[in-house]
Amino acid sequence: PATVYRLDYTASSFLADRIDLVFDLAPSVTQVRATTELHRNPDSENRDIVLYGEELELVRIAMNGKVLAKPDYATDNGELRIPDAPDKVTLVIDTLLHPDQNTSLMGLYLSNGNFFTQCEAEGFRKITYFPDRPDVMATYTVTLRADREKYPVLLSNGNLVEEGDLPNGRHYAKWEDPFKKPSYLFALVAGNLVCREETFRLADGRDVLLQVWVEKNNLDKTAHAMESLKHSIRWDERRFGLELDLDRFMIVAVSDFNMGAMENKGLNIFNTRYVLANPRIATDLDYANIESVVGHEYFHNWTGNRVTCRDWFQLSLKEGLTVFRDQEFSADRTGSESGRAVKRIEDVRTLRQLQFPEDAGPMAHPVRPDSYQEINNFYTVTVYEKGAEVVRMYQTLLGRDGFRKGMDLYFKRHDGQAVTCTDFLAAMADANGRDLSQFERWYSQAGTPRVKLQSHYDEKNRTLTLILSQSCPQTPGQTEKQPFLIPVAIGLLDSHGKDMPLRMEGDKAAPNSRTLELSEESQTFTFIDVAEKPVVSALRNFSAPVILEYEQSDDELLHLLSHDSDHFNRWEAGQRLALRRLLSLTKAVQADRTLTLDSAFIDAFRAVLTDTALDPALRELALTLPGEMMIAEKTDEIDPAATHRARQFMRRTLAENLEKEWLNAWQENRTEGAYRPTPQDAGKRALKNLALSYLLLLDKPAYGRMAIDQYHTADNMSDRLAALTSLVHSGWTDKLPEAKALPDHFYREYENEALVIDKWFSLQATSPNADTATVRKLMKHPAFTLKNPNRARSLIFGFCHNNMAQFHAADGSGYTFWSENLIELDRINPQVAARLARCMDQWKRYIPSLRKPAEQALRNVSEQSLSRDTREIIGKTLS
Ligand code: HT7
Ligand code: ZN
Repeated sequence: PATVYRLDYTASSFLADRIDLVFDLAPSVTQVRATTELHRNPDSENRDIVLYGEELELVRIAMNGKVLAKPDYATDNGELRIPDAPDKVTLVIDTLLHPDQNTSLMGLYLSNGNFFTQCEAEGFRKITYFPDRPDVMATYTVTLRADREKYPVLLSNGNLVEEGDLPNGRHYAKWEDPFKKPSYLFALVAGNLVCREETFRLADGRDVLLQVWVEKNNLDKTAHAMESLKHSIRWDERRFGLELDLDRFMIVAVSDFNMGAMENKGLNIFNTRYVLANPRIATDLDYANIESVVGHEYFHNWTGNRVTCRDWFQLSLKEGLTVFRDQEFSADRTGSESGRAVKRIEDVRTLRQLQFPEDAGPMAHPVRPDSYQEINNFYTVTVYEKGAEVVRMYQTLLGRDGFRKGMDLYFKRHDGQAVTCTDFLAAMADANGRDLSQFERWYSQAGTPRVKLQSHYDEKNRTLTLILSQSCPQTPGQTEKQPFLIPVAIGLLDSHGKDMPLRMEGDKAAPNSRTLELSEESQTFTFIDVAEKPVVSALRNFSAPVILEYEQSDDELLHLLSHDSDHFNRWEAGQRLALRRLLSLTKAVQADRTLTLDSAFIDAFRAVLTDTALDPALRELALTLPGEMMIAEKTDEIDPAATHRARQFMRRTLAENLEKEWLNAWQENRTEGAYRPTPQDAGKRALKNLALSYLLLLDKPAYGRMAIDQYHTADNMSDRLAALTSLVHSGWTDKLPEAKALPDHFYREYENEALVIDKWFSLQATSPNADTATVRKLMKHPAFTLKNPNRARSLIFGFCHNNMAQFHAADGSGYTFWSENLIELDRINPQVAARLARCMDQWKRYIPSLRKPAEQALRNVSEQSLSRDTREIIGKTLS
């Protein structure tokens, strides 16, 4: 497949001013008439009109009233070209679509009999011929015509301007979006839906209509999404001074969806997973995710829609920024400092578990990629999560006020435009009178930088010297790296655990925490008046997306774990203590040595577990061991089975040694009153259920019964699912007769709740006891289908991505399973398949006995005829 390069960007030859779309909707044949007004772009030398179209049946094309026939125009390889066109044209294009055959879920498709569209990144070209690129912004009017009984609701972007009846039981609705937008933000929905609606008063006093549209049986699950939307609107007004610009804002839930949600102007379309919640079906995590995704899509209205991307290489301009905004929103919503820390830890965990491996694998790319074969493959954790870290670093370097000034200038300069990451950087720099040119390297260089720290305390002169140096590993296509500008937040703890003032020569103030700016390969920072040898708390709050290499003794880490005023680094110290042991345990497993765990570590865990002054949510995070992927990342050759055994040994030992304390934690963290998904209650439930999972590792049926009881008496999905998951994962459903029937009981109870059935598949697929035979059997279940992305993800991805030990079975059975399903899925939905293909990213780092079957599986896939999406991933993985 052809590669597209960032540096090949040229402006569109023609720009669209207006487009009028008329849809005659029917499942097997939908007619589309697009009337587009275009004018020549003076910035382009190309005299041809270039439109894009894919899988379209072209019926008729007319230009300025004249029907065109070849060679007035040419079609080739997804392009429709009209040579040497006049400066101003109106094109009328009729196309036919077949939504019922569209399983890719891009363009116009059907889900449960209703019509939906997905146009980002390049799905509009599956609807009509158009300059489908984000730097072409036009105003849209859209008329939808459909059978009134089957499709009573007809929605599109903007405002409803007309509706009425048509002959033959049909009806129509006409929508007008007053804002110019790129085609990827176009959307329509037509179907049998109902809505929860509210009028909401904005800060400027305007009343707007908010709606959440769902299938009828889901109306009782929309309250949380509506609340989340109102909180999002308020937050953007207060934190960034940004107001909703529309009179009506709609959210629609759809159960067949490739990703999480889509920010179409005024008509956000969501995976049901990120809309539907009530205590019966949704966990605390679901509630939190819904709030954050509703926020994310809403925040795109300014960061993405009002100011959009010039080209798809700039994707992080909107995604990195909007993830940063949703992270800050969720952190602010917790309402406490420790809540903010919990959110920060969760976000960093995601970054380390998913983005660091991406940065170290065959798909490594800069936050602003330089090339792609299929843009859908670049909706990555690097563009999103690392992109958010890059935006966070502006705030760390410039302060909150400086960051806000930069945002204000960005909107002042670029509202209504399609711009680049460099424009964003320039706004930040200019608003703060700073030269940020070196900062651009965060956009251009891939790979996770290493920051090495050495500290020397001079007792006589009472000085502390910190030597910081940086390097960045090679990544595909990038062998030489230039130094980054890295904010490194530092604190010093005295022997009582108190923060010590940080003073440099010439300083007037001596704060307790300060951000050093590392801009060279190596730099030395000297602090004076340091009264005693401190314990250094480095990279506080994870001030940069780097790997910190700093030798600290167990005693120093234990000191940080007990006292650091930076909650993040308290947690980090615990993780480092655990990781150190998990790595040596992995080695011990490999060498067949006896496994042991030292009492100092167990005591440290006990201290955290019983420290009731510490937020339960923070305790739960501190007591959760680094995941298998995290441990594997730190080894030279990945041995999933050994890593799994090491981690299981540590968990079991902690269960045995802290049995009394776990039981107390389980008893003391029951929540009172009716279910509330607040951070406080959710934190308590998380700690309680972590305790339960540890207790179930013990060979005591009484704990199994305790979990069964929790399952039956729970008034919410968090407690119920946690009990069932722990019972299945620790094997009690095989050992305890009363537990055996629970998976079936759960299935029957929630048979009609697709999102809960996804959980049911996923909890079984991720069990350490589930091998390929288990998963193959589950695939035969009548409720399983590869066509629904949520269902496919719950079972297939659950196993291949989240069940490391079993997926990497020594006999290669996991890889065979992966290849078979990948090939089948690729024929249905390339975008989802290409994500599954990523499960093999790290194959070259596996132990030799796994590399062979892994390569064989990859080659088997490679020999098939594949979509562009999957071909790109397999090609890069094998290269
Ligand atoms: N901007 C959206 C990204 C997206 C997408 C969503 C649904 C299906 C296919 C998609 N391709 C790209 C989601 C977001 O980041 O808000
Ligand atoms: Zn987004």
